[in-house]
Amino acid sequence: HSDLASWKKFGSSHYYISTEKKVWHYARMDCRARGADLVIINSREEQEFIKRQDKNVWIGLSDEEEEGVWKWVDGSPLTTRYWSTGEPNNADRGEDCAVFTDGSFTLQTWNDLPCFNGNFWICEATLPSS
Ligand code: 2F8
Ligand code: CA
Repeated sequence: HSDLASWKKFGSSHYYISTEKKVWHYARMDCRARGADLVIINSREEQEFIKRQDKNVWIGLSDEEEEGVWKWVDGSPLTTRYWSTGEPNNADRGEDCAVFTDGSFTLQTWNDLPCFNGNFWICEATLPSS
């Protein structure tokens, strides 16, 4: 399978880093079709791992359901918070999906963006525990 080259293992998950751009919901659908979902970041180590990918990517975080209430795609609330300074700001009152922005010196890299923006994305597949 040619896509296999794009999966990376880290901790107890596999991560698919896209090579094309999609709006947030289509990115999520792509992940689900791969037996995964958009990445959920719940540790500093995972945040650092994604930062090492050096790419602006959609993550599995949105406040579409209720403005200002950020939830991961599995329905869980935020535990770790790596928002960039001043974010989330719901700019133009229309930013409900979170993107991981590459290039900042700090670990605070998340920004909210309009969900209909096109971006790369990262899927996470949790390995079954044995
Ligand atoms: O200054 C941060 C701000 O930058 C942009 O708005 C001007 C981003 N929006 C887009 O790129 C569409 C905001 O999300 C961001 O908060
Ligand atoms: Ca923003």
